[in-house]
Amino acid sequence: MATLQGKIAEIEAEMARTQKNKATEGHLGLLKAKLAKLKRELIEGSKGSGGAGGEGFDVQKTGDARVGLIGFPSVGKSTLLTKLTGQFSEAADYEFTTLTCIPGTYKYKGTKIQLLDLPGIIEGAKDGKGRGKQVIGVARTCSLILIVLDAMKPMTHKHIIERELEGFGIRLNKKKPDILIKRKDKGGITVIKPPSIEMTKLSEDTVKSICHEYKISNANIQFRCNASADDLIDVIEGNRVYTPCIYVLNKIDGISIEELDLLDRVPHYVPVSAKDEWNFDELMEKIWEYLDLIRIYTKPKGQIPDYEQPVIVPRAASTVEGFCNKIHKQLAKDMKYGMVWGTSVRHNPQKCGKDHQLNDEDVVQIIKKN
Ligand SMILES: Nc1nc2c(ncn2[C@@H]2O[C@H](COP(=O)(O)OP(=O)(O)OP(=O)(O)O)[C@@H](O)[C@H]2O)c(=O)[nH]1
Ligand SMILES: [Mg+2]
Repeated sequence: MATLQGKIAEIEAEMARTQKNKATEGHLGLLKAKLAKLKRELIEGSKGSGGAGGEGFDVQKTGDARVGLIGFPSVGKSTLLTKLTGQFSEAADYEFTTLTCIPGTYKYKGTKIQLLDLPGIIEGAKDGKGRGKQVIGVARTCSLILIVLDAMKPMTHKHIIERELEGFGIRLNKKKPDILIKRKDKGGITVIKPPSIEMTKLSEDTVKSICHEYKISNANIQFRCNASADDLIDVIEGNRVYTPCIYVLNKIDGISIEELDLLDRVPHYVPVSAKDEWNFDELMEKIWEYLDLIRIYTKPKGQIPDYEQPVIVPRAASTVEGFCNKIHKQLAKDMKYGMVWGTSVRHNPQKCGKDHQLNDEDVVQIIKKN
């Protein structure tokens, strides 16, 4: 078979045929690498031909964070958008009601959240079925993905959607594997790892065969986690996005308490009824929690802090410098020091440099040079 899809199917079939054990580990690793390369070709190839962007999918980012609604048709994504944001998006009891990306915004804890309603996706979306590719393309730009599921439909839908997103390089609720690849001129492949880490999922031979497949002949591969073959491939491929995800289980108005109890074991999930607006408080709180943002209140000199409009910064970039950059690019350069009140300091206020790590609801005043 000559087509990319054909080659992918062939490798997937071979992987399914191959028993998983120590003897086949290296070979399986190699197949995984080949598969990842073909999938990348498939995605990149489609970008060039015919503009995968598509009408209406280039929605401008607004607000502090972007959250995307992904799910099968008719699970209630549009109903949820309309109820949460007040932005009307047509909802109906036939599939593929929504044909484009419709943005709405709402405010929670002083944070402006952009919510994107998207067309439903189906199995095979990542390979070009329906508008799947555009939808998943937008999902890649989101800080958080809400996978919307219908409580009255089987949970297999969850796995299908996860697979579609993963096939497009999105990793859900997963940290970037701590693997460092340093190329060198000679010396072959050297695996480096601290004695504290036991590698149970990946042998040195598999590392070598994966590197060989990617034509990496000389490099130090440094592992700081118990990585799998997929983790190594992800780091070599490099274009993965690591996105938090919440499973929104909708239409719970249609199931019994007993059924709901069973579903309660799904991790990262919130049950809601978009129709009846049940449990929206928990949903909004969980969205806030998973976005992992912090609120910083500004305090102009001689005035009380502005508690109405916090500056919103991702926790990962929540230093005094990160805060400055959110306000104005020049501010960090002009800063002499920052005065900080709140839980991140021992004394209130405390003089802090630009590397000081801020906490949620700290108050900051920037003192400029001269
Ligand atoms: N019982 C019940 N029905 C709901 C709920 N939310 C949405 N619906 C119904 O489910 C149907 C589909 O809702 P939509 O909001 O259009 O679903 P969607 O996910 O946007 O569908 P597509 O745009 O086709 O992908 C409509 O008839 C809604 O009234 C809910 O919480 N409970
Ligand atoms: Mg819709």
